[in-house]
Amino acid sequence: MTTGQLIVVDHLVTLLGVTAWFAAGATAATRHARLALGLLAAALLLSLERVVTVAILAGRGWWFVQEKVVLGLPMLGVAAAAAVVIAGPRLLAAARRSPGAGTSGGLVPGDELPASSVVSLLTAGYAALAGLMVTLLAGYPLTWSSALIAGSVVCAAALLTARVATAPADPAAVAAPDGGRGFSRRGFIGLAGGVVVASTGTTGVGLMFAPAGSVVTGGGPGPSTRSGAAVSVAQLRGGGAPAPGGTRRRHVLTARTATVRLASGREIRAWTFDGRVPGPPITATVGDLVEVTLRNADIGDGVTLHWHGYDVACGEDGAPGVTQHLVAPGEEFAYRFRADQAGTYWYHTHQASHRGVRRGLYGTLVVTPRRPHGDASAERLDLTLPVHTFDGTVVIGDRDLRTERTARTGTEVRLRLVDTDSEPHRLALAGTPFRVAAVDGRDLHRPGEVAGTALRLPAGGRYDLVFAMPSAPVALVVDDDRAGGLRLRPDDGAGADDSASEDTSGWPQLDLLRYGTPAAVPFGAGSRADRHFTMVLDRGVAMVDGRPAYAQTVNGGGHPSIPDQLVAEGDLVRFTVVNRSLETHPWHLHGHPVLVLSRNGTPSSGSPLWLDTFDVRPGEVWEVAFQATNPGIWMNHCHNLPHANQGMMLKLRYDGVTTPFDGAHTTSM
Ligand SMILES: [Cu+2]
Repeated sequence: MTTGQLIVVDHLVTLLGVTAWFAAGATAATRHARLALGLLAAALLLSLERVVTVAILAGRGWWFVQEKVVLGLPMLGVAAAAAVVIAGPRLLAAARRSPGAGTSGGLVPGDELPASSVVSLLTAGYAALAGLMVTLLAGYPLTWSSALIAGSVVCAAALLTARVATAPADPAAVAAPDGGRGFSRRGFIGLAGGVVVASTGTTGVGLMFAPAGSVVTGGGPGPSTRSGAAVSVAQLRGGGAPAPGGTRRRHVLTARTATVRLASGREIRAWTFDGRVPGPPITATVGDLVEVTLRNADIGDGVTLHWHGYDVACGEDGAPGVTQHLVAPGEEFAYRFRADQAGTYWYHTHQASHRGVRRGLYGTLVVTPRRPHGDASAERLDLTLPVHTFDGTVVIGDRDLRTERTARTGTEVRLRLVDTDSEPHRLALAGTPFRVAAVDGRDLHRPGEVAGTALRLPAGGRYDLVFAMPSAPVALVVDDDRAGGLRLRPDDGAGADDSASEDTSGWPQLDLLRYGTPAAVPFGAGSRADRHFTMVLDRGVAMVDGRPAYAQTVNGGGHPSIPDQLVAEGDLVRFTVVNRSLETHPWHLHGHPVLVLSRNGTPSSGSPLWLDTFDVRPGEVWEVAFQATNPGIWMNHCHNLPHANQGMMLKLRYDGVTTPFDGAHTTSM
C-alpha cells in the first residue's frame, strides 16, 4: 500500500473509531447495554487497528506519524483503557441482567447504568476526535500549543459531560446556585470553557507574535556578521553583451485584458501579453541576449515576468516584493539575460499568479543550441505546445480544437510540451515509438525508445518528445481526450494503418527516475551536503499574509511566516520534501535546477534527472540536491499556484544578499 493510501486508511479508521465510541456512549446512555458492549468492542478493535496502521506509517517516515505517536494514540489509549475499566464490567453485568427479548439488550426501567460508564465511553470518543483534529488542523511538527489545546478540549468536554450526566433530574435543583455538589452546572461550563479559551487564546496570541522572517540554516553556519559585504538583489542583474555570433532579441510585452477568440470560435475574457494567449513565444539561440520590456496596460493586480526554469540573475527573476516592485498599470520593467541554457522553458507573471497565470499571463521561452541536435541535413518539425486550461477547456498552444499538421515521413519531430496549469496532465503519443529527449529543458542521458507508455507532466514542467515521422499518423493525446490533442499525418496521404487512434487510457506511466542511462554527476546521494533542509507539506491552520487560514503549509507554517532557508555561495544543499497531505504538490525552486537523488527511499537509477519542478504526490518523500551557485533571494514554492497563494511558499536566501523591496512576496492582492 502506498503511504498516501495508508494515510487515507488511518483517517477512515479514526473516523469509524470516533463514531463507534460515541455510539457506545449514546447507547449506554439510552440503556441498551448489549449494543453498547458490542460498540465498545468495535471501538477497541478499531483503536487497535490504528496502532497497526500508524506503526506501518512510522516505517515510511516519522513525519507521517509524529502527532499520532506523541499525542493522538497515547491520549486515545488512556481514555480507551479508562472506558474499558469503568464501563466494561458494568455493561457486561447489565447485559447479563437484561431480558433477552430485544437484540439491543435494553434494560428494564429502573435498572440504570452508572453515569460514569457513559462519560468514560464518550470521553474516549472526544480523545479519538481530538487526535484526528490535531492531525487535520495542526499536523507536523506537533507543537506544545496544539497538544495543550487538544488535551484541554478533551478534559473540558469530559467535565461537561460528567456534569450533564450526573445532573439531578429535578430542574429546581439545577437552577439552585449551589446544588450541594460542589460545582453548579454554570460553574462547570465556566471552568470547562475557561480552560479552552485560555489555551486557545494563548496559542492565538502566540501565533500573532510568532517571529516572521527568521532563518533556518539546515545545519550550516548562521548569517555572517560581516558588515559592508551585503549585496542587494537589485544589483544582481543580467545582461552584458551577446556571445560572439549571438544577437540581441528585443521584445516588448504589454500585459492587458482582452477578449480572445479560440479556434472553435469561443471567446474568453483573458489577461494577456499583447492581446494573445499564450503570450508571444520568445525564442533565442544559445549566446543571444534577450531583452524584454514588460509594460502593464490595465492589469489591476500588477504583473511581473518570471522565467520559469531559466537560471537568470536574481534581479531578473520577477518575484514581486523580493527581486523587484510589481509592475502596476502604466508602469514598465526591463528584463535582460544571456540565453546560455538551451531547452524548453516558459515565462509567466509571478504577481497574484494563481489568478494571472490561470487567466493567460504566460508564454513559452525556447532556446535552441547553436548547432542543432541530430542530422543537420534532415528535415525538422519543432513544435512548442503549452497546455493550459481555460474554464475547463484544454487549450494546446492557442487551439481548443485538435491541431492537424502534416510532416514528411522521416522528418525529425520535436514536441515541446509545457504544462502551464496548476495540475498535472497525462500525455500519450500514439502511432510511433519516441524518446523523452529532455525534461525541464535539460537533456536526458541516452534516453531509450518507448512506446505504449504514457507520461505525467507536472504543473510547470516540460517534456521534449522526439521521434522520426513514420509513414502513418501520430497522435498526441492529452488527458485521454482523443478528440483533441495533436494529429500529425504523413504528407504522402498514407496512413491506412492508423494506430494513432488507439485508446491510450490504459497505458502504464513512464517513471523518469528509471529512464535513460546513468552518467557522471557533480554530486550524488553519497555526497556530504553543506546544508540539509526538510520541508513537510501539509494542510493546517496557520497565518497566511497576516491572517489565520486553513492553509497549505510547510513545516506547519504559511507564507510569509515560514523561516527563510539560509545558504552560502558554493554550498551543496539537500532538500527532503515530504508530502503528508492528500494533494499533489509540484515543488519549484527558483534559480537552480535540482538533481533528483531518490523518491520514497529508492535512488534515481536512470539518466541524471535535473528538474525545476518535481511532483511530490501524496505520501511521497523526495530527496534532491543542488549547488548554490546563483546568489540571490529565491522563491521556493508549490507550483500549484492556488496552493502557493494559500501559504505554501518560502524563500531561499544567500548569506549576505539583501532586498531593498519589502521582502515579503505577496501572495494575493
Ligand atoms: Cu501544492
